[in-house]
Amino acid sequence: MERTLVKDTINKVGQTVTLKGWVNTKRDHSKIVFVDLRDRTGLIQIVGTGELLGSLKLEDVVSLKGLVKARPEKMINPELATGTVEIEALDLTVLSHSAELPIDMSKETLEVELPTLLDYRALSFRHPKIQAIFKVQAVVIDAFRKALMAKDFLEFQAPSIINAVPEGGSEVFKVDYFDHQAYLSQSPQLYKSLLTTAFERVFSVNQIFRAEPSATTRHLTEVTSLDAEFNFIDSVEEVLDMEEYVVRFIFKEVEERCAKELALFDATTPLMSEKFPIIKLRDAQEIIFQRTGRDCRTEKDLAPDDEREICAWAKEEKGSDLVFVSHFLTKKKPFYVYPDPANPEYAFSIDLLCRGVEWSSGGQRLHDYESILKNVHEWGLKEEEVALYLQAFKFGSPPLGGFALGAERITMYILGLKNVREASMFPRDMERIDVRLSTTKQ
Ligand code: AMO
Repeated sequence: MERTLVKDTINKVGQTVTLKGWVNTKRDHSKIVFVDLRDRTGLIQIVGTGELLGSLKLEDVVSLKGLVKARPEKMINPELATGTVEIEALDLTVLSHSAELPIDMSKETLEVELPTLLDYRALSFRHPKIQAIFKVQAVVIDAFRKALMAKDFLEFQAPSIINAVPEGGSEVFKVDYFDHQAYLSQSPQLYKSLLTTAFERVFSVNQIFRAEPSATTRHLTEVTSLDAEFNFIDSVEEVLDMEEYVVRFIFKEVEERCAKELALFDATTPLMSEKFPIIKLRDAQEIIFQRTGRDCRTEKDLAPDDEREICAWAKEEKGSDLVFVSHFLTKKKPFYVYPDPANPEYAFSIDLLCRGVEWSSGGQRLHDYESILKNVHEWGLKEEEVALYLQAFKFGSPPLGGFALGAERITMYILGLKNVREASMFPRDMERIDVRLSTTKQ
């Protein structure tokens, strides 16, 4: 008999159907047993005799033949999408037996610490709230693609094995590449920029690698980077406008397609004013000083506390969870940044902050060959390491810019997760590649 999906049972009252799925929960009253069966579309209540359902264990996989019955009015469960019906079990085949569960999957929220949840990742994926995280993330990534395709951007695949480290040397994984030294890519930056000189508008959804030696709640060593780059810009504002358009598009899609998932986390998409506010680094630092007395006015970057404070300011003063911070110090940024002609000490380099943390970096890039070459030397890079990049600009390139968003951070801060690892299916950090690297592994 053809399989019926759980979500479709509500339209099949009076019919006999075959459902296939996992035993999510079980309430055994010996003569009568209630089972919640789970498939990819949701949960449904099954009622059957002890004889038929009594020996089932949680997470057993079954094929179940049953009669769809409307529930009496007072038995309707408004919490469940299939709460108006239940299935009277008629016949059962166990397709696969589950071992005893190491974690209690029946709770609305898994009540285990993060390391345990990740140690049992294959199992924890089955929990509806964990699935919701990755549904939201898939929509974020899909919306990123859709937004850029609608603006005529071409998707490309950036290489992961590279020969140079454009974003700075310290946070890079080395790779033995036959007889050569290679690296895992920290960013598709140079590739996306050079591709604009042929395709004008490009984007990529790529894994990037950062040898972050710290264990914070916001850092992974492998990140899903949403990169966009385009040229023929008249000013850096065009880059900001494009990024704002993409971010708004993402939020709209998440709202429309993930209402259920947002509700599970009691989450809302970020507050947006008519236009995302923009503030220069030094002005942001002055505001932070005025508001808190903390003097960070000569720092080259915003510390985590500063990011939180400037986000609080943007929310209170501008009615926005999002704020662009521009004009970081040219010398502290990679060689490709475009210095502000009005004050070249600071660059058209721009972070987007939201809910207290950086979601994205971007800006305008140098496009003039001689200026790029000069910076390559000043930044201490070897010409041959960036030869392909130089080639692109030697043969004519319009002004360009772009940005990159971290998919895990967006997911984390939309849903209000406590740790970015929750927003990565298979998080890599200093102590973990799928299971823990430490010797205390259980
Ligand atoms: P940046 O290094 O700021 O910019 O990275 C862009 C965005 O990627 C995410 N991200 C991370 N998320 C979690 N853990 C990490 N270790 C991590 N590192 C980065 C963040 C961050 O804002 N080439 C530039 C982009 C550009 O200018 O277009 C770059 O790589 O959300």
